[in-house]
Order: sequence, then C-alpha cells, then structure tokens
Amino acid sequence: MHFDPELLEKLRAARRITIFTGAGVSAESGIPTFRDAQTGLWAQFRAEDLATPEAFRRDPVTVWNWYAWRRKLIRDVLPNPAHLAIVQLERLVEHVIVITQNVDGLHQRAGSSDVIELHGNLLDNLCSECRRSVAEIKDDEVPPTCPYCGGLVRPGVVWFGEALPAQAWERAAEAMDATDVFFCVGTSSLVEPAASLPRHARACGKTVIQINPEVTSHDEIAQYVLRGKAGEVLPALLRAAWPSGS
Ligand code: BJW
Repeated sequence: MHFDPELLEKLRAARRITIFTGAGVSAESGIPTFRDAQTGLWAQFRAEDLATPEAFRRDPVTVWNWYAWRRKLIRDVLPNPAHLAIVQLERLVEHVIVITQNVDGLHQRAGSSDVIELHGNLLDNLCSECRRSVAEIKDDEVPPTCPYCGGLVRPGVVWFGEALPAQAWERAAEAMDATDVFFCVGTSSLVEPAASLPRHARACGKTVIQINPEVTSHDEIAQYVLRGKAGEVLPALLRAAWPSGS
C-alpha cells in the first residue's frame, strides 16, 4: 500500500489525533454494519420498527429481543486489526481520542484508553420512564422492569429522534477543536449530528483523513481518502509512518 509522504509527515508531526469511527470499523470483527447493501442490519430490518422510542413503546418485547440478539453477537466477537492499530497509535502519538458511533464497546475491549461513545453502549440498560441507569436486570422479564419506578428497561443506546448524551457531545467537540489530525473511519456519514464532526474539523483547518472501501459524502471534505478496509489500511499506515516504532 502506498501513502502520500506528506500525509506520513503530518502523522509523525501530530501531537493530538482524533479517530472518529463507525460500524465499518467493527465489520471485520463480524458485526454487521447498518447500511451496507445485503449485509447491513437495515437491509434486513426496518429502523423505524426497532431503533426509535416509538417502536419500543409500540412493541417492547420485539425491540428488547432484537437488542438481546445483538448483545449476544458482540459478546461472541473480538476486536480486529483496526481496533488494535488505534490502540497502538497511543504509543506513537501524545494524545489519541476515539469518538465512536459504535455501541459495541470493541474499542475499549481492544485497549483504547480514551473513548467517547456518541450513541451509547449496547450493554448498558436504562429505564425508559425515569431514565435511571439500571445495573442489574432480571433475566426472566422481557423487557425487565426498573427497580426504582417499575418502568420498562431499555438498552442504553441512542435511537432516532433522541438527543446524543450531552457530555459525550461536548467532549467530542472539545477533542475536535484541540486535534491536529482527524480520521473518519468506516462510517457512511449519513447520521446527524455525528456526521457534522468531520465537516467541522475540516472547516477548522484540521487535516481530515477518510478511510472507507466505498465512496461517501465525506470524501469531498477529506484531504486524504484512503480506499480500503480499516483493518488493512490502518495497520499499513502505521507501519509506513513509523517503520521502526509500530
Ligand atoms: C468499512 C468496512 C471496513 C464497511 N472498513 N469501512 C439532519 C438532516 C437529516 C436528518 C437529521 C438531521 N439531524 C438529525 C436527523 C435525524 C436523524 C438522522 O441523522 N437521520 C438520517 C439517517 C436521515 N438523527 C437522529 O435522530 C439523531 N438524533 C437527533 O438528531 O436528535 C435531535 C434532538 C435534539 C434534542 C432533543 C431531542 C432530539 C440520533 C441518531 C441516532 C442513531 N442511532 C443509530 C442506532 C444506535 C443503536 C443501535 O445500534 O441500534 O446509530 S442508527 C445507526 O447509524 C447507528 C450508527 O451509529 C449510525 C451511523 O452508522 P454508521 O456507523 O455510519 O454505519 P453505516 O452502516 O451507515 O456505514 C458503515 C460504513 O462502513 C459504510 O460507509 C461502509 O462502506 C463502511 N465499511 N466495511 C472500513 N471493513
């Protein structure tokens, strides 16, 4: 794989690197993306029936069971070379922050130390009524009920029409402002407001690098577009930029 020498120099000179990730980063672990034709979750299931507060109110059992299936899926997989390359970057650069749309926790399991989850985490539970976090749920209830108020417990992810967690969003904006280099990896960049981060990074004069096997709207804003799978491109890029250190 060949990389622009100017890009490699920018990476070596960077003190702070921000990596913004989407479902494509976990694809090589065996977790389906959302919008890839044939294999994406939304090719088989309707988002409106599963990933909205209205869907949960209408049919909590179906929604809970669908997320229970996805929970099992993520417990059975391992981080892939893309997650591991991002961890490795921490040894090469002063500060690396991961801003992820993924809810699978694989960046943390791989060992990334600073991860901002914009869309929550699949393994968290919260009460749909009082919004309190519920640490322990009863396995025999579908869905479980809240120990505080009796409301129905739901997965701690961000559904369509819901606000992103305020603290995560603020931290993401701060990270973006402070960064030297901004990677946009494995996301279709269709879901707002997350997709505004790369646009904002570019508008602030940051170096934006896009990694994706497919074309997305963010190809236009990135200075460097690296076409390929994250699990192949990221390790190759690290080897090229730090031949003796990675
Ligand atoms: C590889 C690869 C490999 C494959 N290597 N790459 C402005 C305009 C239009 C609409 C809106 C707007 N602002 C808000 C909206 C509405 C909506 C929205 O964006 N809709 C659009 C889809 C039309 N946004 C919202 O509703 C958000 N909330 C909101 O705006 O609230 C406002 C509000 C404010 C105050 C009070 C109240 C409300 C919330 C969005 C939540 C998104 N939730 C989901 C589900 C999470 C839970 C779950 O897991 O079930 O998050 S949807 C889904 O999409 C998931 C993802 O995080 C998100 C992004 O998907 P991602 O990661 O980009 O995946 P894909 O599949 O789309 O792309 C994969 C990519 O990987 C592809 O490009 C492949 O090519 C690539 N790839 N293999 C590298 N090996």
